[in-house]
Amino acid sequence: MRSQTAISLLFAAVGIPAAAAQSSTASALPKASAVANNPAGMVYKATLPDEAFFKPAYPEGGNVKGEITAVAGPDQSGVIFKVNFSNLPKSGGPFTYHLHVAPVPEDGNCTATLAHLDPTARGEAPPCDPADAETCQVGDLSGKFGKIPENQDAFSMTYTDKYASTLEGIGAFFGNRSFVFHYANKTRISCANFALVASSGSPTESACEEPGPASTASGSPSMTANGTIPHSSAPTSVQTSAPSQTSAIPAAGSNIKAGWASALVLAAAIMFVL
Ligand SMILES: [Cu+2]
Repeated sequence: MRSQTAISLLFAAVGIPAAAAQSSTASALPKASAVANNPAGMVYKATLPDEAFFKPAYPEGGNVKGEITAVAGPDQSGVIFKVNFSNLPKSGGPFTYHLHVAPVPEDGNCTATLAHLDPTARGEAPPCDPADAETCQVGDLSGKFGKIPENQDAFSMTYTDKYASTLEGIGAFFGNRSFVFHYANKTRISCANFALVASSGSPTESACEEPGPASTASGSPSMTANGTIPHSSAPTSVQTSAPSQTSAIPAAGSNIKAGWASALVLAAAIMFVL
């Protein structure tokens, strides 16, 4: 006990946390920066397409179903990821998924998403140690928060990652990028682009359910669960015209009143003249 304390004090004296000193490989890796100014209310969502990129995973057609939704943490620190998958492949797990650096092109080619989002360029080896998440690739979500086991149909998880970002313009920003769902052997089963689905703090669901005129006119690709169409804007006018209609009713009423008043004044004037 006393010797442990002494070792801790020794490390503290030279400015090295004892935990870091024990893990020499992790301490040699670059560290990602925690992001504390993610814009509030910017909701990004990536939804997997109906058909798998790797067709043998679903010989009769179909795909992993599901999506990743992401929004800044309440204090703008980190990003809350909501991961939701079902219809998982029957074998080939545990499955992994990562933020990838490039978007999926229109032809749905998951290979074109290139490598994992890795602004510190730490590379894939050694594997991510979730106990030391700042040294992991920023995009290695399943490395940091757990792989998806096989032999189950669905998987859901919500967590906050400190290093990915919804702040446009920095390396850790993923809003114009993609995620890829993999077999354990790294085969790319499917992939989808992130798109901005809400920007005012309103929940994702309300933006999708709102049958606004803008979404009907544009065909609303983000509502069709087609991850291969990048960044088509989500319905921009979720505001309905209800407020202006209600304000128009009293306005019309006061116009009628004004009309009667004018008529009375006119009648009084005529009587006065007569
Ligand atoms: Cu990947």
